[in-house]
Amino acid sequence: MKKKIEKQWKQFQKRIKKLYDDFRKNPKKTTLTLINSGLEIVKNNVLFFIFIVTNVFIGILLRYFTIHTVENLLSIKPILADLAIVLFLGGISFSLKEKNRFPYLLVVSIILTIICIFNSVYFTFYTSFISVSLIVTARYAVEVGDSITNLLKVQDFFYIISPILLTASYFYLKKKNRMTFADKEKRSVSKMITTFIGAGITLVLFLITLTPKDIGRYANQWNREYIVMSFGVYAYQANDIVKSIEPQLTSLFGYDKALKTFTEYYSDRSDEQTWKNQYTGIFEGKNILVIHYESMQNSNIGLTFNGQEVTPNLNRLVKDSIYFSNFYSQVSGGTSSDTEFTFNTSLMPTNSGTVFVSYFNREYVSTPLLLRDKGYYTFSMHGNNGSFWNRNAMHETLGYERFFSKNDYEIDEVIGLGLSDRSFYRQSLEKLKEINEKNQPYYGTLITLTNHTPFDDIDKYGEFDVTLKKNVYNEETGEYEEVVYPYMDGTKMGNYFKSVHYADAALGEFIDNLEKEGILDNTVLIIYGDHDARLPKTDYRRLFNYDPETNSIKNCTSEDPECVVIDSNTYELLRKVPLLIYSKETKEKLHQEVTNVMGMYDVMPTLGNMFGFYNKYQLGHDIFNIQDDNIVVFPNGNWVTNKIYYNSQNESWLPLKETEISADYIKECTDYAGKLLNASNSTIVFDLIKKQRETEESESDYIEEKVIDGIE
Ligand code: GP9
Ligand code: MN
Repeated sequence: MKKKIEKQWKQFQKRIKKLYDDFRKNPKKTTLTLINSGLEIVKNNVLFFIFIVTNVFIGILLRYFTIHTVENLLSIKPILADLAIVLFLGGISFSLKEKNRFPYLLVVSIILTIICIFNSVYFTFYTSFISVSLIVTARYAVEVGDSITNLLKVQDFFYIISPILLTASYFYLKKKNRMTFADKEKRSVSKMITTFIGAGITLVLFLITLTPKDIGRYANQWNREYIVMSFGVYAYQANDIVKSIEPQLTSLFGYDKALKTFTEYYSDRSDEQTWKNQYTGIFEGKNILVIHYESMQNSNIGLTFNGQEVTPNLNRLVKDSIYFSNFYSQVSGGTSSDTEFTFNTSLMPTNSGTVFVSYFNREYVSTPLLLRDKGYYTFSMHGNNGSFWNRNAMHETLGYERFFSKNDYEIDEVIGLGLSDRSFYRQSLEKLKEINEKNQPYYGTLITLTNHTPFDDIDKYGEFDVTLKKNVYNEETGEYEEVVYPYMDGTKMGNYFKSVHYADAALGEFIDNLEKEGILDNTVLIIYGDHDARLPKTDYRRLFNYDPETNSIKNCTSEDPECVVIDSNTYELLRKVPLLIYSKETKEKLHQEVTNVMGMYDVMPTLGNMFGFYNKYQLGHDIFNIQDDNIVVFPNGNWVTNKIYYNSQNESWLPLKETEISADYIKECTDYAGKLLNASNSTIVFDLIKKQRETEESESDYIEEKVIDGIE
């Protein structure tokens, strides 16, 4: 075989040289010969070219259907990347015997089609691209989210055009007797080399279009949407597979670099809290009840339909709480579990896999663990099965001594994904009464479930009208009549509001019962939305720019002062969730609205200052210490401050106040975000908190020995 390749390589070089000489002698004739031989090549390798064209095409289709912008459709960068990969994969077919080429091309086409379909369906649910490390949790996504039928759209099936066209062409050519294998045993090494050279040239053309930032992002697997937009889905998935295997092989990859990143990031970090303010220690020793409020968005607060409040109980609570109205979750593909993690550790979700599933066996400094050191009893409650998001394992890692899950509840009322909030709260109250009797002080987290996508159990949420009713003057009767316009009825967002109204009523009942049972006498209630409900942009446009006369969305622009522009950046601002701290003290005197921007990673430092615990690895800040200078970093590298929302994928930003924004400011914040995410990822993936503890312990043992030696 080797000799054969060398011989064919020599023949190939001779041909290229001859071609070059002919071109110099007679460029026109040579070009024509080239075109004819090119057509000849296509004619003799139809299947190969159909394989190339269809698999590049479905890659373009995936980008268009998911990231929805025409410039993505025509962006040359990902097309070159896809073409290089598909040429290389196609070129391998020439190294096979002729009779084996079609089966090989078909299998590769099916694999590339599956990559497109999986990503297309996953994007519908998570507005992101799938990571093989999440395959382990994919069933969670299906169980908790929309069932697959809800997720699948017609466009998800477009991708099968690739294997179908290839197969149809094969049988067509066979029928026309054009797929006659002259020599079934023949391999075409020269064609393979030519194709590989074509793939190499395409790859070089692609690489020269890349910026250092592109390369950095690809290496970090930081920003899935950005990578697919720039590198195509095949290169994204290949990188994702490497990144997903990495956690299992961490000891072989980049440990030293990660340790350096970690050491530098925390080098000037004190072991104790170094600041004080008017909230320092105000709740020390009190019980803490946390409500992880599924998909509760901040935009629900104060919203009404025909005078009916969507969240009457939350609206009442915010007036008696320390209410953080400019608060963002910071989730990646782990959604609820990412929030539970960041809330309790002030670290960020990992850039591949999810902490709860891939890194549950790492060591963390968490709120439950720190409070247990202060004598707290720690527990969590959730009506779903305990294996979901691997909570049975990860809640133990986080330091919850008891995790009450589905088996601890009577599943007597099911709405949406499982046990209804009303029943969950009712049954949890009985457990809380006992804990309140025997285990003070305690730290407990209740994770709700009902208000979860796809919000389609509308017969069980109870009545909540999301139409628009108006009194319209009737010329004929000379009277005013009530006219009902559909407005949000029948939309996903309309169903969401019905679900939210149910969840709010259940929460209101629960808090009234906590008050009645005296449980709030010595307890601080923390309520937060775990992430947004991933509602369609069109529903927001309908909500804000509805034209009842035509029952449609006004086609308005930012020039129109009435128009609420919903684009990719303003959409991100709508993903805010509420955070409330509610207690006797806030009711009496501490109630206020905090409007400084804040993220989920700031909660632990803020609560630590109030309850007297501190985590030297926290990435967030005590909001009452940092105030107006805060920055919230998102897992994809985007960030927000009180001044702007910055989209790192397309380097656009949204000004949030009248102020000069310098390039230095953007660079400084973007660098800060990059360092923070890298430090967080290194800490988690390489288990560096444990490493640091072991190093400190061995150092203190060593010093102890020295002291003892000195004394003896
Ligand atoms: C699953 C529930 C919802 O038990 O917490 O999880 P999510 O889909 O929001 O991550
Ligand atoms: Mn959730």
